[in-house]
Amino acid sequence: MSTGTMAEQLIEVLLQAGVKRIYGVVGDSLNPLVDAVRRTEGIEWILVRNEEAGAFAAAAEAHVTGQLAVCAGSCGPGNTHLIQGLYDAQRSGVPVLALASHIPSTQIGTGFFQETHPERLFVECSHYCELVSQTSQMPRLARVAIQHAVGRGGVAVLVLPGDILHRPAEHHTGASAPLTEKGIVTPPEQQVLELAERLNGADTVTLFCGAGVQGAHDEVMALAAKLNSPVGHSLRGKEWIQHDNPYDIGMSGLLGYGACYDATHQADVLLLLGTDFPYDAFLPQARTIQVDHDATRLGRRTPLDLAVHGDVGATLRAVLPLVEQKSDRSFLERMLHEHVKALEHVVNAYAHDIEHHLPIHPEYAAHILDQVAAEDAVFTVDTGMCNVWAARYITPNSKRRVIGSFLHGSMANALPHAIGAQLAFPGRQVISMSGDGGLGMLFGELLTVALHQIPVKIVTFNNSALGMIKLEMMVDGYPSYQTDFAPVNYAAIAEAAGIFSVRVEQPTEIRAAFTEALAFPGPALVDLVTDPNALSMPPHITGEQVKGFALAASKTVLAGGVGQMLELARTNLRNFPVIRALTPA
Ligand SMILES: Cc1ncc(C[n+]2csc(CCOP(=O)(O)OP(=O)(O)O)c2C)c(N)n1
Ligand SMILES: [Mg+2]
Repeated sequence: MSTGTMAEQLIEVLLQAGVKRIYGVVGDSLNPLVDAVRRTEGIEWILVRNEEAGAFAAAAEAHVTGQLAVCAGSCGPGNTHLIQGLYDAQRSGVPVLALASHIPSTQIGTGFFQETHPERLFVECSHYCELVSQTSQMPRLARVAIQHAVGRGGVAVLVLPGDILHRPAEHHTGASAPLTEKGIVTPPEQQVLELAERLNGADTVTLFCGAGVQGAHDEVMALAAKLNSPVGHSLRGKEWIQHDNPYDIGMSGLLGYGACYDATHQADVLLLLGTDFPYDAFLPQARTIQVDHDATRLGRRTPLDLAVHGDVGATLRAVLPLVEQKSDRSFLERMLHEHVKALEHVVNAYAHDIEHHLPIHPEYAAHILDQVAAEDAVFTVDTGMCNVWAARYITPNSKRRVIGSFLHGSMANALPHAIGAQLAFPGRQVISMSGDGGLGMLFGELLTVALHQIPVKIVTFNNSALGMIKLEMMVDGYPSYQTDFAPVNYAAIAEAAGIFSVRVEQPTEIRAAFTEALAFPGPALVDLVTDPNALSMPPHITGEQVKGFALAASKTVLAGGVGQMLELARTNLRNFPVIRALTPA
């Protein structure tokens, strides 16, 4: 069917691709598009306060659904606001289409009001960024852009001058079968054979898992059982592999914990599975094999003995029949012991009288949040100390999701991420773990939540500080400077915006406040007044090691508590005889 204007045709193509909403701020050159949305059944405009938040929301929607999500910005400043959220989507590899409207096409190149060059601006944060300069390019270009976002996993941008959007469509919209599921990269046979040979030839193997193990939990466990391997993970791998994992030895990296560092360094072979873990100083830089479906990642963090190009699940399914059962379990047993010891050590170093500590210890609050949150809650996590609290205290269980700006590392992501996740799953519990710095940075989105009555639950870790930076400065030996805020009552602000809120200053009130807020049928905010100096260094850390935080040279300097994980680790150790019994000698 041919549709009226270019704008209408574009909306029709989006509907065909399954798009249900567009996040953005309306305005000038976007107006034809906004009006087409107004008149079209099945798609809506979600008005946000800052286009940056619109892009973050689209990124989160794409993250939780795996489907294309869309945001838009009007010409000039409306476009430039999008940048932060688009970088986040691009780095996270989630499919987002940005509609960047542009000044009238006849004015391009004249220094016109609000003129930028979006097709240059977005190049670095997209796989595809093209200007629609005439009606004959559509609807084909829209489909090409969508295919780039979905096919390559990341951002595509269509630059749309307002006058072009107004014009009558030249071609029939028609239909084109969209990509619904991506193919799986199967590794070449020779690489599978060599992988099996090397795994069989090694006395000890450690598996280190990233986000690429999504969907391959069974295969990773089966391989660990054959190799008697400890299994560690990165921050992004945690939600897919830590649960139901009797081989768990924790997380590596600056926020890491447990025996992961030692297990990755002491094994004869380190097998990296679907991870682009960026901190090369935490990798042994030797004896490493890497499996990844994206060949560009192979060997970019460490020299490799073997590079395997394949999806993790497909590779492990191919190699498992060729892998021999190892009989010696002493390395695994030693690492499981070490893991428990490492966790006990940090817990003992820190968890003293925490239920009475004032101001509230954020770790304690995160621990309670973990207990009261739903089995299938989606947690969105602000960059800053909330990353640490989520990594240490939110227990993954295969149904929960934990979403953050884990690769772009932008502040203020949690609230807009929560908006996108909640709109995608209206019935699910979505919890934004927000820093006070992060909340303040995109404060306006509280108003978005109130306007649309989006029932997200916002937990503000209100330490009146840029806590993560305070810690960095301390670790680097600088006195903290420009890191502190005057106290703010975020509960009062939320209430003034029409959001149900509770302020919590006493640790004894945390559980009731969370329970009440989580049960509230609409949006709710819990303002937790927390200790800015929360993260206690364990006593054995030396000045040199502390400096190592900045240099990424030491293994785990950020050693706070570890919540449920100690229990899990102890259980795994207790169950070790069971693993032994189940494994043929
Ligand atoms: C947009 C942006 N600006 C600056 C930074 C550097 N930065 C990282 S964490 C952080 C502090 C975050 O403060 P807050 O949200 O209050 O969280 P806290 O660490 O106090 O829990 C800053 C300034 C960043 N990552 N992103
Ligand atoms: Mg803070």
